[in-house]
Amino acid sequence: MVVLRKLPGMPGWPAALGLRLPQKFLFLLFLSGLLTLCFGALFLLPDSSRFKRLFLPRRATASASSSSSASSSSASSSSTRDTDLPRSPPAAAEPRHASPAAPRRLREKLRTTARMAGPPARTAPGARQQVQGGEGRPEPNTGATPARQTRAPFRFDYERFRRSLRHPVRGGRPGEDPETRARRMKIKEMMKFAWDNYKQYALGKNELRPLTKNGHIGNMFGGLRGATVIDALDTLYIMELEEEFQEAKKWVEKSFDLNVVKRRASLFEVNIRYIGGLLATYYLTGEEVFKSKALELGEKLLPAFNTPTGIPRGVINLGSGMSWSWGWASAGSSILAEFGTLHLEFLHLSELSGKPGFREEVMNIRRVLNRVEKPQGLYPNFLSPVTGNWVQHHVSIGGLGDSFYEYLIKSWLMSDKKDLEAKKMYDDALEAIEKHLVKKSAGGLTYIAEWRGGILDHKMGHLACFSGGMIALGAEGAGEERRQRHMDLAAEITNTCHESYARSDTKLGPEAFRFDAGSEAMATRLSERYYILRPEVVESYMYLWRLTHDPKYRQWGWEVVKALEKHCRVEAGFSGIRDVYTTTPTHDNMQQSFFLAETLKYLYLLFCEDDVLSLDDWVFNTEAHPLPVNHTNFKAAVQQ
Ligand code: DMJ
Repeated sequence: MVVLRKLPGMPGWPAALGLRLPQKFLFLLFLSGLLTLCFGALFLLPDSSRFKRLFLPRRATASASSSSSASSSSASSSSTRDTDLPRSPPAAAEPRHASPAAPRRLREKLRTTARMAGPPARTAPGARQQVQGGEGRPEPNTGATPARQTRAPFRFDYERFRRSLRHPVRGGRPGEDPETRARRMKIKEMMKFAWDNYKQYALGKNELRPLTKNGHIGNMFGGLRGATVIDALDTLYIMELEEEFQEAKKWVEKSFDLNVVKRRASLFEVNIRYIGGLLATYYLTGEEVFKSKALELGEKLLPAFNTPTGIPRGVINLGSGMSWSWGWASAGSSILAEFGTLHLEFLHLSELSGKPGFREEVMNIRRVLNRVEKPQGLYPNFLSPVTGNWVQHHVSIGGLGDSFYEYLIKSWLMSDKKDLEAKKMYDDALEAIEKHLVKKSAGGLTYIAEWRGGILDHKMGHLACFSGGMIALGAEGAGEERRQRHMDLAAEITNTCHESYARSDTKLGPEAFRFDAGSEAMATRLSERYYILRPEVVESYMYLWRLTHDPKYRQWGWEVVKALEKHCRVEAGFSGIRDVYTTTPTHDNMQQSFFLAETLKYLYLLFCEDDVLSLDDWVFNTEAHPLPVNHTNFKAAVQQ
């Protein structure tokens, strides 16, 4: 050390103190300990400390505080809830454990610790920095497009992409029977009615309140507006409601503001509705405005991934980038169905921007999930974004888990069946579900139970009814025995979900139905009797129709159309109902945006020829927004 160097002509200052050798040694030891202590203490000072700012760069101080606050978030715990039920109202101030963007070095360090404690760390961190400066940079080859080596300007050739599709997007319309056409036209009329009323009474708000004839904003979208506009765009386009599509597009161009966002948003909901809706509409129309809004919004979601493991938190402030876990989520955990339902959209954000960071973030989620130990092969619904370990052993193919499984099989399909890792994860998960959760009721109905630390809860949520369609889709590509078994399972589950509709007085299904205490496919609790215009049952009808052409699925779909008209159509739109077991139900005064994105789209497609949004070319995200299959011809459109 410089201060102890002996100067010529002068005794060293420990010597000047008259110390002997062992004493000198002890003195030096003491001095170096003291210096280490002083320097180390700098890290413990609050961020605002002047000393700290003098010695450490600003970003490092911010991250140190975020890491400690991140760990403290995992200590808070609350009750579990359905992923898309209205959220707990936000507290006035941002929670203490909110996490600002952690810098790359710190995340790496924390990840090393997490790796020792549980699942392995990500290898491609710092996506935000890479996304912002990512154009033309070399990138690791993660499957979808070849590694980029040069700085050539990135371009997505839309015309080339359109030419690569195997079927005309809105179908070829060969001769069809008049009844099917009339039914399809009826559904188109319902869409126009839902849109016209939204436009008249609530344009720019998130949903329409059809009884009070006003708009609803809610607290899921962080200040973003127009959820119904964005969710409706591709349905209007597919149904050839040209004028209405132009109205929606004009609103996006003139009024869809991404910079007013100050409050907290659900990462999952913004992704599936807004990013999904914008991406799909861009791919359908080639209009640049949809692409640029999707990319801009996508970048705003990235700070949510700045956690020690890279597993994003569920809530994000789109203005500041602060993120945190839902107050109701067990011990500061992230929700499987939320962080597991980003993959499809994020891959397309990378495809369209040439920026690899989006893909890297979701590939990292895949890595963490792939390597963490699964109880009995099952995926619990709550994972800590700090340690990467499961927080609670609740497993469900309905709310909190559902679309994670859906995105595994759809990742495989969207990759033109090249993403074998996703297929294997899906196959393994389904095998565990078949083994532990699939049950048959006394009356012979097949259902998928929920699992709470080894104890079965014999209930199925309406949300879980999407699984009939998913299992049918995934049956493809399996060996013959397995294919048949999965097709049978898909048909049986869809039949059970149909029974939950058929056994109600309104012919609409309840939010959850049970198979215990003598009950079969019926809600037994008052709180589970409502129907909020959800799509999952007709979604399965649509897939089963396309994959089997059994006419019963069209018949069942038509029963739903009649029931919606009878019980949900009100003077100014469609409304959910509070009790499916009474023919004079009260309305909940809410026209959900997913009614236009999903329920009406799936019903319409059920009465279309198979080449309309063909399953050869498109994969539907979990909000029914179509994203193109990344086949060889699609890749040719990505030019760098
Ligand atoms: C939709 O927002 C999506 O389908 C989501 O995956 C689950 N629930 C709603 C509709 O019920």
